[in-house]
Amino acid sequence: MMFRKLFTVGLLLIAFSGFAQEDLIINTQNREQISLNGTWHYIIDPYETGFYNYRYKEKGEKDAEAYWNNPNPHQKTDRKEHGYSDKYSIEVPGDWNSQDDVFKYYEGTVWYQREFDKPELAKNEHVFLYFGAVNYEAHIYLNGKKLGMHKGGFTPFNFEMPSDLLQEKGNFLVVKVDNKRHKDEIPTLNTDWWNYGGITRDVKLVITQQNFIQQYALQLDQDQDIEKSIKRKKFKLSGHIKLNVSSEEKVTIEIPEIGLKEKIDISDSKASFSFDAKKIELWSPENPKLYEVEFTLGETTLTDQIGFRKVEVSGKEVLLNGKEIFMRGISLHEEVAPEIRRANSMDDANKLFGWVKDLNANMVRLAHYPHNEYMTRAADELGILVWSEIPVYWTIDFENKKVLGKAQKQLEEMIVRDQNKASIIIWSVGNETPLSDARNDFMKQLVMDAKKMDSTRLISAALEVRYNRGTNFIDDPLGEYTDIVSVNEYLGWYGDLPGAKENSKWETKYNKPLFFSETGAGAKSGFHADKETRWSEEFQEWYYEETLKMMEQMPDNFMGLSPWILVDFRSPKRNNPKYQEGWNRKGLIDNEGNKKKAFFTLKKYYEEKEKEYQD
Ligand code: GCB
Repeated sequence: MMFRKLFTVGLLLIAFSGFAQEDLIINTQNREQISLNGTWHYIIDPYETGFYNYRYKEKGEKDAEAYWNNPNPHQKTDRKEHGYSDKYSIEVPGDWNSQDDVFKYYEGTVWYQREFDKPELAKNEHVFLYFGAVNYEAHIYLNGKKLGMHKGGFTPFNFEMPSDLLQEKGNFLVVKVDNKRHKDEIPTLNTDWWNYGGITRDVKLVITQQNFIQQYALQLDQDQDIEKSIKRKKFKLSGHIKLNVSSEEKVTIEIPEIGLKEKIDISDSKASFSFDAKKIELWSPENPKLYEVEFTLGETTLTDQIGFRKVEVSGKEVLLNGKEIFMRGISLHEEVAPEIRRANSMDDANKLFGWVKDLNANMVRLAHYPHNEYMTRAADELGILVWSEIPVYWTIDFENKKVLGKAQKQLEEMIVRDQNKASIIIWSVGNETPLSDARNDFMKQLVMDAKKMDSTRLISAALEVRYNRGTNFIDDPLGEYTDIVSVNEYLGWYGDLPGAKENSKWETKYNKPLFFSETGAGAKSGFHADKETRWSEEFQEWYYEETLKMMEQMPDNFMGLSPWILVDFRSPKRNNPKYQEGWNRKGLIDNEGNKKKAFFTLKKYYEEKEKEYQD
């Protein structure tokens, strides 16, 4: 009875608030689940007729013409002005833009609808509805009742499906999806990528026990001297666990492969822990070792595949497991060629990372927002180091405290989802944000938040350079707070020609590792000319040759680069009618999968770098 009461209060809270990150269920891949991917119905609703009445007030819950309500007419006299039909079908997961021409440039509201039967549940089991991501604002309705809403196009969220709302058959599920851009959202109005709308990632029902493990972190303790641990073959692991309810319980953590078994006492709903572990084989790009880890609460065991590694900054170097690394990186958007759509599956991740491996890169910058979880799972398995970022991009409304709150929420959701991925070594809090006092405070706050949430990764942001003929300066005040100083560099493309790189020097105010988070030039695949002709593959190749030569004259804190970008990507800002036609052409690979000349220039450089750092 007590439980029932709590449950009702919980429901009320859900009904009147948006999703809070502490409710996020992580590691859904390894939980009991039923996929709701597949064909859904849709209604395009640019005027939001399904949401507002003709006085532009939100419709009442029971309003027959609210699009969350089942519109099937009961009798011939019924007047219905909306309806869901197989004629208007759309695939989930998937952006809407690539599915039908009617959606190509659409920005606004689309209603998604499908039905499902109640899964068979054992006593006390609960059902949660989980979305990998919906861009940008989602309102979720089940059988005419609102479950909640979520903003943010690249992070997951879930809502409980109350048992008294679930019917045995034909549950009517509706999601209002709105991808309109706004000045006070994250990202804001202006981005150099396509604003793909829709339910872009997996949707599933996650089935849990009444009490279950909602979130956890398990990693090598950051405070140990890793070289000593390696020598002694004894490591310290630490982390925390969070249950969905406040209760005194025990959770057992086991790693059978190394015979580890620890019991953790949970008090209230949480526990922090640390313990020793022997014989751990560390995760690295050369040896992406993952362990099966089992977390048991009561009768239920949740497994995860976790790698253990330590990343840290020591003076001017980044060390992975105590050894200096050079990041042979490449940036990428979450888009796949040749279909031109958002990537959303393990096959997509393997395709993109196949190219990354082919380039002989060991690192990716997942720009400019958290990518789907297949990407970070695949990176763990393949041994690819990851930079993961929130879309605090260009001119965010830095003066607005509410906007800071939105950025903080996306940061938390990104970190909570992926805090057990060994591959992620850098959290980035933004890209090319223009200096001002408000911006500096805003960005500094995000850096501090990220550090507080996760001490086992480096924090950075892609900063801008002060170009100057001769010497270029990196002195953005944010560099004082980030662990590595990262900058985007385009000398030879946005200013001057690539030859200008030859005599350029770099100076940074900060005695920290220096990383080039972008550098690149556009080329139309298959267009050949002399190297001074813009858009030719030869121009891009020249740009890369000059850039790589320049890299050899960098100050000694230079520790890697992630050029812009692996594959050409859609951008409505790119309107040269001959060479761009809506594409940012800085890809080393074109939108049909063909490699441009510069791909091989960078590949060769990365092969040499790999050898240089081998021992
Ligand atoms: C940048 C941005 C990136 C753009 C790129 C470009 O500095 O960070 O999002 O796409 O330049 O191609 O101009």
